[in-house]
Amino acid sequence: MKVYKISIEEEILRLLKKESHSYLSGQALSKTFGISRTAIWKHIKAIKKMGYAIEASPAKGYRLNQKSLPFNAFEIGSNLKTSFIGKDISFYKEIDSTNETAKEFASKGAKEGFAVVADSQTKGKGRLGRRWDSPAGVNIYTSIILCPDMPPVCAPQLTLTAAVAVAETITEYLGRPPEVKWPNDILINSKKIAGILTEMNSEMDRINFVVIGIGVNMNMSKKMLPEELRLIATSLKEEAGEEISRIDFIQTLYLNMEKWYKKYLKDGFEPVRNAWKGYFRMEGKMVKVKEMDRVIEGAALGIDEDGALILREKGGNILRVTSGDVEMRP
Ligand code: BT5
Repeated sequence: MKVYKISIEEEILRLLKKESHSYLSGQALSKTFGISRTAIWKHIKAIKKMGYAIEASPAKGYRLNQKSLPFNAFEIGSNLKTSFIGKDISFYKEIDSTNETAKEFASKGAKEGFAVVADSQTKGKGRLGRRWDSPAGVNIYTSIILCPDMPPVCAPQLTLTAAVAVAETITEYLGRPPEVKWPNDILINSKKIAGILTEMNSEMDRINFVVIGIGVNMNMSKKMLPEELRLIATSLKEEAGEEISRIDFIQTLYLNMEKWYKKYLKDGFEPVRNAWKGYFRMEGKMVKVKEMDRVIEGAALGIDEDGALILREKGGNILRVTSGDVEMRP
């Protein structure tokens, strides 16, 4: 398993980025790195292969087109303003599932904040063995390792914490807030734009680690979705009418996730709950909840101080739901 390391290509990229408007000569680069101009040219070729657009002029040298930067670990890590989330990244062009890989890293002792990112997933997972459609080149698929010192029963609150971070990030880019659907969906105009999958490794009374998997439909067009999802899913591009940089978005997402996670550890679930309620629009609406072994119906009242969904059945009976799928009732 490969962990990300800074290479000479990345050092050259840093210099090219600094010289954003002018060319950097092959001679200057060869002097800086103490290698021949031919060696520099080979590294430039490798940089182009990484997906960067570099103009080469025999007289002037090299210039980087900064408008079309590729989605990779180096770009995500550049100017990332977090203190621990995403500071170590393992990036893949294609992977089965970022959650599976993050769990492997965590079992081998990866630190809190370690993130796995993929450009595409072949076995992107939803809850209960469901699939998460993960085409290449357009969306965000990331899994973050967290190691909170708390009992396993609190883990679902981390899903809600992540939901607040995702909703806040979407608001920043879309200019209007999305809706949260308990427990792990983010919707716009009643269509799913993002999903969260929390997986945990624990002892009876302590969490060893939690992996927060986040999938956000960013620049995917409707046509890229399988037929059965077209009516129930959407993307930021579909809603905002323009492409949004995945690099910017994931950096903001990590920053918001870190902010809310820190707040949760310091002040408990209450501030998260309050923020979550701000995105909850199902209050008072009739819903059907499919749990493992029963289906219940009632008016959704909100979430309680533990993060459980509260329903009021027709007869007035109040129910507390800790897991399941929520569907709107007409
Ligand atoms: C989820 O499950 O919503 C959790 C999705 C988590 C995905 C991330 S991507 C990074 C990380 N690595 C992984 O392998 N997973 C996580 P659930 O609530 O079970 O919803 C799954 C359902 O959402 C499916 O049955 C479809 O109906 C729908 N769906 C599948 N792909 C979708 C997509 N790209 N956009 C919107 N809806 C989708």
